[in-house]
Amino acid sequence: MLNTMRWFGPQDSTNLIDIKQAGAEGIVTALHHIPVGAVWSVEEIKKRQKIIQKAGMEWSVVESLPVHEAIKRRSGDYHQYIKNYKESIKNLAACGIHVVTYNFMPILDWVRTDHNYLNPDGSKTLLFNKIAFAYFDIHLLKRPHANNDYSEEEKKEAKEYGSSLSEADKKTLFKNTLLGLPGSTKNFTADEILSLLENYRHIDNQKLRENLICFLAEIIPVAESHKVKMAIHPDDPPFSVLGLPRIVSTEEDLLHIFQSVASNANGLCYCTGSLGAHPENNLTAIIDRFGDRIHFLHLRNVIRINKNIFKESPHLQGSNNMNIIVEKIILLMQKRAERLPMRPDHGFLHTLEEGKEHYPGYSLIGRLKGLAELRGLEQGILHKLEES
Ligand code: CS2
Ligand code: MN
Repeated sequence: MLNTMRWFGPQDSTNLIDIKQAGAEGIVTALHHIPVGAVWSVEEIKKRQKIIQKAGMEWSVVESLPVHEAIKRRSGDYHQYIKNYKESIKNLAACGIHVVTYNFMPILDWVRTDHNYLNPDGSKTLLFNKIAFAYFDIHLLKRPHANNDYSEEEKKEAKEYGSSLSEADKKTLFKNTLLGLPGSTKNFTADEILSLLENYRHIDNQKLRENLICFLAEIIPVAESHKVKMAIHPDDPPFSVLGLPRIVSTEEDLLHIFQSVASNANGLCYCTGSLGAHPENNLTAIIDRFGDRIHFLHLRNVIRINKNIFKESPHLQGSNNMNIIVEKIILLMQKRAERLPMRPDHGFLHTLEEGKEHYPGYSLIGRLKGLAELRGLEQGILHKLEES
């Protein structure tokens, strides 16, 4: 695998030199300072690329080239935004960057209810609890119609859950769930979210899927002709939140996306943490079925504690069997005769870094540990395969 790490750009509290020293060969980044929907110019791309090259690495993957909400809703100025998107793809290709990750989750990126869940050893991790989320949604955000999206049992449990929280706990829950987009330092406000949600009232899964396919039908031919591989990131969590449509959560969803636009440039960011949070997703079957579409790897683990809760776990331990997954990936890369870029996606917050500013999940030590473990695992499997 090509070892990479995410870097949020010059404003990231993690320095490139630390990433380099962790053994990364490539950087995964985005031009977070450019407003969503605007063109990434060759000049801006090159500027970032130079900084990375000066640190002895390459800009291997874009994560993310964000998709404007107007495209997801297929309304307003979406034509212009699609044009801009194509332009950015061409400009990236002109600079030699050929893997582009994006997602099609309306409004939010990933969501967790707890950013500081305490592990027995004192490190902290990210956790999602559907009941806590329901409490936030119904009683704190007070989203209209929220009641329709939960069962009677869930609503009862959510109410009980809320009665055990202090005012400070409620504030933290509120802040966690309204986390802004990756790379931004601003959280959403409740008013912002409520008004954004209003725009999705009439968009169900089917409509959102149509909008994705229309978008892909336009951009994939451009990507293909410029040798750019698009890698869609799965929904995280892989089910509906806030009543929003979700269309990249399961194997069936992926099948539909890949069948609708046949080109191999229409590919996947194989995120084991996101896909693995869904109990019915079989992660190795997804490699078997869509191996040729996988252009980027996010390796991390989760433990599904019960039907309502999953938490992020050490990279090699959890509900996903990383030994089997990495072995399959090695065989896939051998078959394709290429090294796929991989990054450890999220890591624990270790005591040494507590209090240091960072985007949740992106402290350095936890990811460094993940990268080291995954590299070691790959070496071991390669050795075993050579021996046999
Ligand atoms: C990432 C996502 O931090 C993460 O979980 O995997 O935020 C990812 O960057 C985007 O969804 C990709 O568009
Ligand atoms: Mn991911």
